[in-house]
Amino acid sequence: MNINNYSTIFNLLLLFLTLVPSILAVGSPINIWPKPRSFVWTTPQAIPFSPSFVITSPPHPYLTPAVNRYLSQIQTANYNPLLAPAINFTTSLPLQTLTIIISDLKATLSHGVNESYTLTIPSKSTSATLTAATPWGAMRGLESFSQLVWGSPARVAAGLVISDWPIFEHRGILLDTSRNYYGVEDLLRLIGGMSANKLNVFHWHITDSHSFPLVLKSEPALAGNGSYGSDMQYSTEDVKRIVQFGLEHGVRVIPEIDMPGKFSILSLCARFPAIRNSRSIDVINGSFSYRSAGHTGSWADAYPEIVACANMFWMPAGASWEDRLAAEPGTGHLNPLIPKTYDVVKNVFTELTTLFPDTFFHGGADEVVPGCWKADPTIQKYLANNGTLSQVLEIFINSTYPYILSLNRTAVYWEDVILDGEIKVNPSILPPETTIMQTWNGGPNNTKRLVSAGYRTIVSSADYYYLDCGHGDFTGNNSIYDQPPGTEQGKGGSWCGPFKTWQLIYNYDITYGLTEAEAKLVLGGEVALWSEQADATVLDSRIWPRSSAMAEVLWSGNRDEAGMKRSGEATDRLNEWINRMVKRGVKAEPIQPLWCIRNPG
Ligand code: CP6
Repeated sequence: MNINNYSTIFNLLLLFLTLVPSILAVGSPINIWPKPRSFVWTTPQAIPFSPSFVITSPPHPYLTPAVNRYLSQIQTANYNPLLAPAINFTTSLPLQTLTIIISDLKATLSHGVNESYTLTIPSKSTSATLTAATPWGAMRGLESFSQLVWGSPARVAAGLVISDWPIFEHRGILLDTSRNYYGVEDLLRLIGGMSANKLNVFHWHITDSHSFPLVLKSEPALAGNGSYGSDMQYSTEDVKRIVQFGLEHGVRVIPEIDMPGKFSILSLCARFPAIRNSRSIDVINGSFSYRSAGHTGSWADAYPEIVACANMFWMPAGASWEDRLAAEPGTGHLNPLIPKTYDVVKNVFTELTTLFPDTFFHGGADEVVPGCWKADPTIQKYLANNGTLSQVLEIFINSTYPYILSLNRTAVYWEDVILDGEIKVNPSILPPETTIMQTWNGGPNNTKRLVSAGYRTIVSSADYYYLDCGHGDFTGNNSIYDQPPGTEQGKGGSWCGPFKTWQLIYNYDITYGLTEAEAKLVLGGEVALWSEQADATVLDSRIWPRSSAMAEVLWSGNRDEAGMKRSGEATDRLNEWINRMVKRGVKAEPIQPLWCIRNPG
């Protein structure tokens, strides 16, 4: 090869390098988040809306409000993209109608409901069509349609056919409303954002040890005494509004009343001398991975008699790490050996089924620790007669699980109930046919353990999907409490860290390492926002856009046609999607300087 060939290649390379930025600068041709499974858009074009544009659909109690919402959104649309699509805009045939056709109008919003849709927007016709099996699929299609609208006056992408359906049936967000309270409007905004991201499950971790904000007519004392105050409660009307809003947005609401106990170190209050004056938790007990426990302490404000170690905190003097108590104010595990416990629990369950129509019911059962039950006299007596703490938990599950089934609900439990911890039940009392497990520890390994035992599994891996990294915590390595008063500096970092980036979430494969048969048991995933260090002031930015990352992966995957991870391509669309969410009132945080978007080459 002579020097001329080299210079030709060099010139071609230069030409390529100068062209690439201008190609990229027009923006991604399909700016839909999550990206549709398949679409055909051979000649990208855009058309305007007729002033009398309508969406026609069969009347339906939940779809009709959704149609009206999208119609008014389109009528008032003036979305200006970060990068205007360089698409031929033809004004001759304005869009007159979007016709919705549904084959199964009676399908209820439940696990596994068909969410597929086909959206056809011709460029040489005044009518577009949205075909869906169910009203819930139609809602997904309406959302996609709304994301194809931009500019003012508004135009919509045309000459395309989108055919779309999700990979995973369960795509959710967990929000903890016990450690800190969220107003109803905040929860509605969350559900609205979920629907826009095609997420379909709001896992409402309503109660925990810190507060019991749910007002129950059958057990008024629980919220009456256990909430943070009458202005920090969810009334029956509030719950109805939230459930109704969920139905109008295709989002199921699954309640979790965490029990019988739980533990969380972020919950520790710095005002307690044992914490404030200690060098660090790991120095006290020689262990990392400490958070805190006792998910039902708030019940003791109403019924002290059914809660073990209700007024105890931290560790009894001289106790071993194994004997730690739930380390929170108002520690407490329900006492499974007292009949009254079940009177209260059954009232709670029964009323919950009247409030929440969904067939899934989350029974908690995470982080049961030995110290709390060991401190209780009735349980001590049981243990003295050769009983074990695991048997105490089995008594609790055996007395409550059949009741959940009798209410026509499918029970969901945290994996702790059968895995790892010192206190766990024999899996045979939780048959896989009627039990779903939610994993949060141990990354892909625990998913494997659960599905290979036959359980349908929801993945909420703390290493990937926990969004609650606030100010750091009290564990070992790193928190502000890590150094004794007067010490110059801590070690940096924190237990809840590192912060989970959107890319980390985007690149996680929830069925990693599973056989095809095992992968079928993975229902989907949930990101989680625990609220020890979060409330409404940070809700949007902790949730968005990182939950959008999971939303896309669970809907259409994280790989391109060549099977390569597509987070690079996703970045441009995510920028645009963040911008659109912000314009719609959801304060998603940026992932890049605006400069990067304006100068994409
Ligand atoms: N509260 C409850 C929590 C946690 C869990 N359950 C939790 C544990 C560890 C981390 C984050 C949250 N705060 N009820 C675990 C399911 Cl890292």
